[in-house]
Amino acid sequence: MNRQTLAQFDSDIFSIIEKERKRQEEGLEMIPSENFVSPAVLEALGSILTNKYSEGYVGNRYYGGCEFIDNVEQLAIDRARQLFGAEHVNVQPLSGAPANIAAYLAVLKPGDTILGMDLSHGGHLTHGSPVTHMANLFNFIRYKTNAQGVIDYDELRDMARRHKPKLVLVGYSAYSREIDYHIIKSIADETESMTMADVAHIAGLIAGGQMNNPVPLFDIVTTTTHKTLRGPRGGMIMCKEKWAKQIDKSVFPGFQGGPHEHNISAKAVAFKEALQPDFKVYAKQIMTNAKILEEELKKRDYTICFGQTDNHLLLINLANKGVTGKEAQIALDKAGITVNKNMVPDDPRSPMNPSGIRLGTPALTTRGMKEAEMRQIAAWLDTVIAHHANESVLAGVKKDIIALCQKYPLYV
Ligand code: DSN
Repeated sequence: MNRQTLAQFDSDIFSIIEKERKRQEEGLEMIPSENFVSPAVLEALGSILTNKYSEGYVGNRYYGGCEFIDNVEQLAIDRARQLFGAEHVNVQPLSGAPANIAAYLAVLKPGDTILGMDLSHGGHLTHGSPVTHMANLFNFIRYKTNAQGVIDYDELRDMARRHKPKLVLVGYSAYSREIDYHIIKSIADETESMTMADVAHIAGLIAGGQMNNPVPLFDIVTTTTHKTLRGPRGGMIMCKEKWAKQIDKSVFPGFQGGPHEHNISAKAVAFKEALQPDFKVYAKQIMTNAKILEEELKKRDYTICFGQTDNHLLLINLANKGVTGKEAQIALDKAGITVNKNMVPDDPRSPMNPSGIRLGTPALTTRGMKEAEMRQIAAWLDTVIAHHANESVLAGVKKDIIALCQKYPLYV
């Protein structure tokens, strides 16, 4: 076995990781789906659990030597159940897209109809975007936000009555408003549809008690574990006991092979962190920070899609600012602020050069930044967007941002 350290053996990879570490330490991470895990989560993720194969489930594996793996996976399941009030949890999905695909395939047949939100209105690729394999397999009918920028539940009810979907799907990756799961459930009950929520973006806000929780109400809830939930990159499916067997069979052997138990152990650690009282404070501060950004950007005449934020993110239409989402993303990168360009509802532009940017506060909040920093960051965002072609302005902002980040160190 090679017993050299990474730095000794592979200076190429080591130095790239160090550069990325510096980028994370010195920049403002505002992609709403990103976060920083704790050293304890990182330690579990980098553990010897990566060596073990364990196809199957706790107490029922295809391989020997799984007694400790079973302990790890059971802890992850128990903590997730406690965190969300779930009847059944599968912690094996490798990430959010596999979790959604496994969920569809567990309860639907090819050709079945799914009512899901349009991507440009805040939905997700796996909710029926025509570029995905699932769009060829299922009949996705896609709903949109209305002229006021919100989900119109009456319209959704009409669509459900018209299309009689097998599954009504909510949960979004760019929509910034709260969701009324009781209304969605009543719509689904009327048409005898199943309910599924993909809470990947807001799982930490639900776990922290700051947003509505669909788990007690819905048939199936999927999530990733690495966004607001602040765990390792991965997925998870929660469901009512009546779907447990189908979900488990769909994940393995239906869709995946051996689970990644090092990753599952890191999920368990993150769930334990989310069960601590201070996680509620964290979740609340994420939302307070997003609200301050909204206020400050509105003062500067920015168009906030969907009217406002009720969660951790803002989708901003830059059409009135004379800059595209791509141009803004590039300029902000140069200044040390990481965001992603994003389509806005019914965007006339293309996904690679859309009209908007999407930004969020989970990662900044993990660093300990609060209201005062958000006010300063909103001012920097505006300066960079207004002077996106002026390299010396961008360099000046970057210097100030490095100074701020040094006050909120991450892993040093
Ligand atoms: N890539 C994630 C996001 O940024 O929202 C979802 O897939």
